[in-house]
Amino acid sequence: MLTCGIVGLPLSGKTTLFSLLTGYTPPEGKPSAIAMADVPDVRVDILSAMYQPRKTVYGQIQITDLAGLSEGTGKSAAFLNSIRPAQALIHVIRAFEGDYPHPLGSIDPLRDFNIVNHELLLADMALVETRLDRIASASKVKGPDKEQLPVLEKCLNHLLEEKPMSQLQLTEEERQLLQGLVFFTDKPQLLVVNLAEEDLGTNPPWLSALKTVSSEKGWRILTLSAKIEMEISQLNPEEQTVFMAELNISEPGTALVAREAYSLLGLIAFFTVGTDEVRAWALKHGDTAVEAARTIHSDLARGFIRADVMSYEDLNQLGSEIAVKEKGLAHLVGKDYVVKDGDIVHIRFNV
Ligand SMILES: Nc1nc2c(ncn2[C@@H]2O[C@H](COP(=O)(O)OP(=O)(O)OP(=O)(O)O)[C@@H](O)[C@H]2O)c(=O)[nH]1
Ligand SMILES: [Mg+2]
Repeated sequence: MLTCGIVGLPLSGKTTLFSLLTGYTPPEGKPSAIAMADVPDVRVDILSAMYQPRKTVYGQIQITDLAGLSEGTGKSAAFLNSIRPAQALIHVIRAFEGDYPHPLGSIDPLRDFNIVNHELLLADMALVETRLDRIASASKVKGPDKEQLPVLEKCLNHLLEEKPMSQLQLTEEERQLLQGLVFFTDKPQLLVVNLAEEDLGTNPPWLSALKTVSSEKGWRILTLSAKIEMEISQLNPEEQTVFMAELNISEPGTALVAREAYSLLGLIAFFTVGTDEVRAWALKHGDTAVEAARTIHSDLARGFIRADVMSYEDLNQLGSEIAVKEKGLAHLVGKDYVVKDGDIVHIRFNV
């Protein structure tokens, strides 16, 4: 399952985005909250209309919302630990004036971006230092601890130079030694810039700077207005279409967030279909049919025989599985078949 943690300065719109994505509004004052979000996918909607299943399941992302990080708290912010295991960070950056003043008194997205990343770096530094302290306080340093020592020092020196862990070259052996230590500065980020409503569709000068840093790091960035998203979410589908057309936006920003999180992590979607259930599953780009089987259930991987595969595109175009088969576009594939985004997969197995 894909897991994301939301980070950002206080009052940037994190909880608003979290509620929009998950449909769950946490009680005020809680330092963290966790809920699932659907990954909207029109292909699932169309397959569902085709099969009329009892159950339709979209791709899922587990999202953790956090209280805002303030400058200088990174080292001590224990609540950050609730997102240590997350695969990616959704970093919300405030670019709207709003009713509550910005905690730093002005709107400066690039500054805020740097502050949050610096706090994450401090939190990583604290992690390494704690580990080093623990080793130092042991009466006798031995075994695995002793082996870990040099690589921990390497990490600390790197972080002291204000460099993220993602930029540290480590050998496979060093990585092994660090197992169990999870770094914030090693996680990819999806930057969500929370624009003022009137700035939607514009390109403020600081935005290009943010886009540049983001693409240098291989991260993703998108802009939305959480306030507008709230308004969209309260309309019925027809009203939504009209409202979004007026604003010149093609789909809700929340749909984009979920999709971008997928591609940030190099994930694709494959589908299983039937009258019982139509379901989207996430898979790493480049993974094979047997990995797809494992995603569904470990028994399917263990007893994997072959998989029937057709593409969503073909099925949608031709209208039925029979038509796809008649055209010779359905394939029986083995374990090593590389699953493509949009594949409809049926696993044949025997356990
Ligand atoms: N005008 C405007 N107000 C917004 C927008 N997004 C959020 N807000 C408001 O800003 C305030 C803070 O929003 P939250 O979503 O609670 O912010 P947060 O980042 O979770 O804040 P903390 O959890 O305290 O760090 C609320 O009053 C929101 O209604 C926006 O896009 N435009
Ligand atoms: Mg909040």
